[in-house]
Amino acid sequence: MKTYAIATIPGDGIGKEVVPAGQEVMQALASGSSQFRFEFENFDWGGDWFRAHGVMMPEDGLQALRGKDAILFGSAGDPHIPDHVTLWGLRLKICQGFDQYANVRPTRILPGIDGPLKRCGPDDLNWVIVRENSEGEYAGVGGRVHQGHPIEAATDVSMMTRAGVERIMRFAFKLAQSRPRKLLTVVTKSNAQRHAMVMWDEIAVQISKEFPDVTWDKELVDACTARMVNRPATLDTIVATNLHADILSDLAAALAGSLGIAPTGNIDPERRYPSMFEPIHGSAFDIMGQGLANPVGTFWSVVMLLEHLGEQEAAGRLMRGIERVTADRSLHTRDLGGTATTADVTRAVCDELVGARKLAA
Ligand code: NAD
Ligand code: K
Ligand code: MN
Repeated sequence: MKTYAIATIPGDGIGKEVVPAGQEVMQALASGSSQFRFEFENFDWGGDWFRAHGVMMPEDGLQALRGKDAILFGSAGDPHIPDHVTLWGLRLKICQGFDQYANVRPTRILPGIDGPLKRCGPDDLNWVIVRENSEGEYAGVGGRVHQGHPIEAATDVSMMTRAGVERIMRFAFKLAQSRPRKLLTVVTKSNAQRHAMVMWDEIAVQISKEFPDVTWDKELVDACTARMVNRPATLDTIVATNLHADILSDLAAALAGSLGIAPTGNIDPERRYPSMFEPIHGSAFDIMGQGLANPVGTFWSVVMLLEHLGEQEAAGRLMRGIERVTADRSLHTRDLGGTATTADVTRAVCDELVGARKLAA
């Protein structure tokens, strides 16, 4: 029996509600498996830690995570601490410290969920967005001079490196190649951003030669938003920069029904460090502490975590359990127009897993 060491970092806001729910579902899965078990260690880093210690996580925090097989994360963001402090002090520290350069964001319309797009069924919207997760617009390069004065100036430089773009482009082509349609859209803004994005386009052409069986095209990011709405079926795998993909993937989640169902993995494809899985949503201050958070994004993130561990059977079992629950509208949370609570949905998914186990036995 394999034992996987899993770090849980609920963080702030509804992260504290959905991560324990995710852990519950993982326990239910493991209790039905003779193949693996989980050993959890919880880290209560985030806004409360900041109030007590002046930092979002301890200086040696990465050391404590290094030996884990994977990390399940909630959200970093506290109503009383500036967002750039919470983001850079926790989530980005882990993503960058562990060189999780590939951020993968699958989007599909799950059974029972109505997206806002008319005439768009499950077969018309099945995307994976690959987000460059280590540099670009979020490289942290820039500064402010003459702060507070009329002549103040501030910059955030989008820094892209050849090595950084080559590795994310190769990752995206490989992922596209592994999917049935073998289709990749490279998102760009090389009409306006004439240095880094032009290099990005050149590298796309170069890497595409390694994947002759992948059909690919280029799309400007603004035009891509319209294409996602008007011609969703023409897209499959999408690769974009850190900022562009950040925005496109929230749009993607909304088109699939709710921000609350969308998962993501911050992945180190070379497996030098643990990868980190989380729902794409944030702390949701407006609903925190009320049992209204949709835990499906976290459950789907657990599916990605299991796939990353190589537990394909368990991942499939959980995904089918999630889909049976979303198909039942009485189990929709408020963001999907329903009245179910976080606990209702969690219990239903756990019951599905146990039921599936009984059927299989
Ligand atoms: P948000 O994702 O927290 O919320 C946006 C809207 O979606 C809110 O109306 C919220 O109620 C709703 N929503 C989000 N998740 C939901 C869920 N699971 N179930 C039901 N409804 C849900 O985005 P925001 O309001 O822009 O940010 C709030 C805080 O979270 C900020 O501090 C921000 O920096 C942080 N944040 C963190 C991460 C992260 O840690 N990865 C990501 C995004 C935002
Ligand atoms: K998150
Ligand atoms: Mn985002």
